[in-house]
Amino acid sequence: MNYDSVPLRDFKELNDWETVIFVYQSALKQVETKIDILNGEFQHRHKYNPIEHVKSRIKTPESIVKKLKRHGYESSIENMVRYVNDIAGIRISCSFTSDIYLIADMISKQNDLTILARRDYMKNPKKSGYRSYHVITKYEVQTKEGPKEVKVEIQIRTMAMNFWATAEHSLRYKYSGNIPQELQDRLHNCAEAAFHLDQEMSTIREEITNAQRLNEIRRKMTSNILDNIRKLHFMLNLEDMSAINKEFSDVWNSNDIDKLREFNERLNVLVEVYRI
Ligand code: 0O2
Repeated sequence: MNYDSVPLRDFKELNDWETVIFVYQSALKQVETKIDILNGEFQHRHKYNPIEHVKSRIKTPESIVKKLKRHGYESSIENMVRYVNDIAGIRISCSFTSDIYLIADMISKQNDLTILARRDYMKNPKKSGYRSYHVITKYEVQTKEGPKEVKVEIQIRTMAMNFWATAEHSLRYKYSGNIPQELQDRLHNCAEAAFHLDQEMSTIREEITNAQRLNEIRRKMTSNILDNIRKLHFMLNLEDMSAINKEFSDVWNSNDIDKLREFNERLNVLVEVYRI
């Protein structure tokens, strides 16, 4: 649980709770922005979004105290900074199991994020049935008092795993950690069902991602065509415009991406010719 590479001395002069939490909040915002940019860059390069959803939170004081107690430590700012790895936590949900490793890899390539530990609860699911991939990172925040290093835990999982973990977490809270055995067994079955869903979805992954790519290409071409039609309104007579609108309608209804591409290119040339 302890990573000595996080220099506790940094926090010696920060001795009130709110100031310490402020540093964690700043780290959380910066790392979340970093993840958002990574996702945007991936989308730009590969026309595919590995990340479906990102959620971040600061652990509540109650939960920090409980965790310290669970691990046998007294409640103090020193102990919380040293021993609690997930005061700042980011949860990333994605569509496919393979995206998890892709995202973890992108994160580990960031040179201002140091990886302190990885926990692969997909290869080694917990007894409860919990599956996820955790990366505990160290991030340096610039403050008025100088740089402060804090830990940020990033949990990466599929939407099916997340659905299960959220439900199980609520039940754990409801039963104060003592979920009745019968319910535990059913939850375990649900975890297996979520695992099989992820496996099945992975087998049709290519089909799904191709469809997503095609939709994106279609969306961009349509937007470009509409833009060109708007420009041509000022350049062509009513009769020609009406023919173009009719052709667009036919091409669009044909659902044929090649026809749409050919029409788009033709309009690009037409606009260029009239512009000159
Ligand atoms: P909460 O309320 O979600 O914050 P570590 O901090 O890594 O040194 P720990 O707790 O032994 O200490 O690590 P572990 O087991 O990797 O758990 C870290 C977090 O993973 C947990 O934080 C949960 O968010 C999640 N997690 C782990 N096991 C389970 C599980 O069986 N079910 C669910 N739903 N989530 C799990 P907290 O502080 O326990 O909880």
